[in-house]
Amino acid sequence: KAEQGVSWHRGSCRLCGVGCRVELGVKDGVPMGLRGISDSRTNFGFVCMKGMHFWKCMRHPDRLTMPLYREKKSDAFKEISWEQALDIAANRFGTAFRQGGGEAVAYYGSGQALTEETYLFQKIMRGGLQSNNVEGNPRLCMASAVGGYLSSFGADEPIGGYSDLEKAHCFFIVGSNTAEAHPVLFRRIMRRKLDNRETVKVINVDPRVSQTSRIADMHLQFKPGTDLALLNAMAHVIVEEKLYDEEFVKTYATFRKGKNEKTTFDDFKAKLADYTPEKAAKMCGDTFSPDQIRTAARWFAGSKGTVSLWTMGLNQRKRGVWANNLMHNLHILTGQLLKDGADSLSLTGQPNACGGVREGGGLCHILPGHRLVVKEKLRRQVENSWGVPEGRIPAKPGLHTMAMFSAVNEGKIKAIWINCTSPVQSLPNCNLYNKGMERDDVFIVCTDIFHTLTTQKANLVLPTAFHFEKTGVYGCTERRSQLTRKAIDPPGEAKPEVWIVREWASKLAAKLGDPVIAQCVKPFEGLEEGYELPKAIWDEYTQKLTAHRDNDLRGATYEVLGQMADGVQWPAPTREHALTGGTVKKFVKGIDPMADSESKDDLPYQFYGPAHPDRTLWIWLRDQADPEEVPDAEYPFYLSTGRIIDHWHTMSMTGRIPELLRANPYAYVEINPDDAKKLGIGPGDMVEIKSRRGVNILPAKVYQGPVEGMVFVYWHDQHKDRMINKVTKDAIDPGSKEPEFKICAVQVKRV
Ligand code: MGD
Ligand code: SF4
Repeated sequence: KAEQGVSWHRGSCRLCGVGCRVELGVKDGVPMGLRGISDSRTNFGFVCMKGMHFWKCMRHPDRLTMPLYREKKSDAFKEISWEQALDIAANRFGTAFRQGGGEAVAYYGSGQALTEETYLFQKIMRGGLQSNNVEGNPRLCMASAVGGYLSSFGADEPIGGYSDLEKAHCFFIVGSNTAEAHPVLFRRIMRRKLDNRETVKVINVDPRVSQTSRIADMHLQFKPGTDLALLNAMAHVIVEEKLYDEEFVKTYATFRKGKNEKTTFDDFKAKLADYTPEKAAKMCGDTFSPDQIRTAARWFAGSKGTVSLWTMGLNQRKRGVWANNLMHNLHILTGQLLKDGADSLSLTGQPNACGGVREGGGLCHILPGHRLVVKEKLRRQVENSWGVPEGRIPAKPGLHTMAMFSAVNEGKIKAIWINCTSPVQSLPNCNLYNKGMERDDVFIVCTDIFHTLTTQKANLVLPTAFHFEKTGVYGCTERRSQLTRKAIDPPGEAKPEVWIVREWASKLAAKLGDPVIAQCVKPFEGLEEGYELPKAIWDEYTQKLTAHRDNDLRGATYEVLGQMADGVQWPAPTREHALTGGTVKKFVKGIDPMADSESKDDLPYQFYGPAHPDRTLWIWLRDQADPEEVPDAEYPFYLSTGRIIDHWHTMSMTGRIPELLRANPYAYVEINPDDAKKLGIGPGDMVEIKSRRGVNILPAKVYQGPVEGMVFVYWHDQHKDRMINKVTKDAIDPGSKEPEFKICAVQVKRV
């Protein structure tokens, strides 16, 4: 009866990278509730707590409903019209461009923006303002995984996907609290384990005992930052005990010391001599025995199918790319790849980090369709598709995230557009970067649904439509694109970003008198913003920019995505293939149409990834490398940070939902009982966590979670005393430029 008059609208969840299928109930234009879709093969009808509640942002009284402006950052905001707001944005970006060229302007986006939004923003920045200063929060999240996939497999994004979970016999979960960060996916893993308690093994490798460890047969807990040694030691055992797949390695793999430096299996073996289980166990802190490493290696190699899963524990590291390589090494060596139930599966944090940012050209060094900025031929393809003059896109990549906010600090960037993210809270060592955002000579536009700590540093705040209030595509962890159609109107005068960018770009073209900028938005002029506009953007992106690329999405039109219960996995070059659901396993002939079309032999696999012209998988020789900052006499503890189940990132959304806030109202610091005893800290005591950069004061949770010598804080809390990014370090991986959120050195004391 309660459902009378309610219409249900299908789409994907707004929050994490699992990509659960959900439907929103709407009655008389008002959202009534949200539920999982039981015929979905992604979540089988399940949603987690925060997924179930996110729809409450839709009619929230705090929603931004009018454009807000202030000349100086110390002024109060005033409501203005869209006409005025877009004029101001065009004038300020136009002036910055005239004075400093493409280097004076920037876009900082999000793995939560729709693909159409990221694509259009970066088109205007590159094709219009001749700037590769296009970045986004996936740099903080997935950049090391991208580097790992490209350098090990020659192609970004996983080979397999979720369907391997029900067929796996061994799960190797490293640096991922899957139970809290990817809860519905964890349910699938748990189901598989509980239904096959004796035959399915779960190995958890993490310096902290988490909810994920509860289903583990073995938990290897180690000193933070030493897992590269552990992964090498597993490779040592696999080689020494001849557990590797000789035929697979001989046929498909080569060994590398550098991108242009090949080496041999013998060299690899020699390198592994430094990583005997005995030596590695010592390096890891003597917290487990060498024989446990041997057992883990045997389970990994000997199972009928092993799936590895990891996230920020490996990615947010000074040597995140190397850690990813060492993970892939184990899969290549053992042939635990390409077959059912085996995959090296990096879990994405955000719902559209893969689809929008990695594939759509949302980082400073990449163009749409997995193209590198530095490759002239690829720049030409993009320029020709857009109909802009050759040479319009600069040959030099723009500034990566930390360099971008350093340039803001120095006043080199004069106008920055921050969309769907809150760097004031989410950047490491945030106090340092927040100073730049306070400068009056740096003009900041924020597009958001709520006020955040970042809108408080902006000049112009533009209210946007939320999920289900606009139409567009998200692409989740497993190369799956899913369409969510507009089901309700946004509140007040909030508008979809694609409308905002189009209107802004038209004004910018007029202001600068630049026909090329006008050309960039010409295909979208006059289109209705709820469906026709995003559809036209998606069509341009997929038909022109993904054609014949490894993420070929030409078959995944809105019409096809609308028909498919679970969306489509790329490559999906044709409509027919997309209508089967797309490609479950990349590189496997008979399954992946790209592998068939690229095939030059009668082997079962074809590795056509753009980064490996030799068409092989690369096994890397990589050493253990210490984190940038390790504890010393002055700062004797490791600090690590991460997620909890009830909240999402900066809590700008989940902190406004009473059910979620009640479940976890504030951040605390987890301390191992032995450390707590030594420091005289009891449960609930207020504790000071201090690094060389900043300080937090948090209540203690004394808990056998973190390994001795390490404390853990979840990073969602916005309170000034509990905002842990004041404390974290901004060291970055030299390859991926991803910050080392996971490790720094702190003092811990009761206050
Ligand atoms: P979010 O809360 O996800 O955090 O950090 P952020 O991206 O800064 O910000 C999303 C914003 O989008 C919110 O302000 C929300 O209100 C707004 N929003 C919601 N819907 C829409 C919409 O439709 N349009 C627009 N325009 N806005 C919308 C994430 C970042 O944080 C990431 S990705 C990672 S992986 C890092 N993780 C991490 C960590 O593990 N530890 C520590 N210490 N820090 C971290 N920071 C990083
Ligand atoms: Fe949403 Fe992730 Fe929860 Fe699924 S697991 S309902 S995608 S937040």
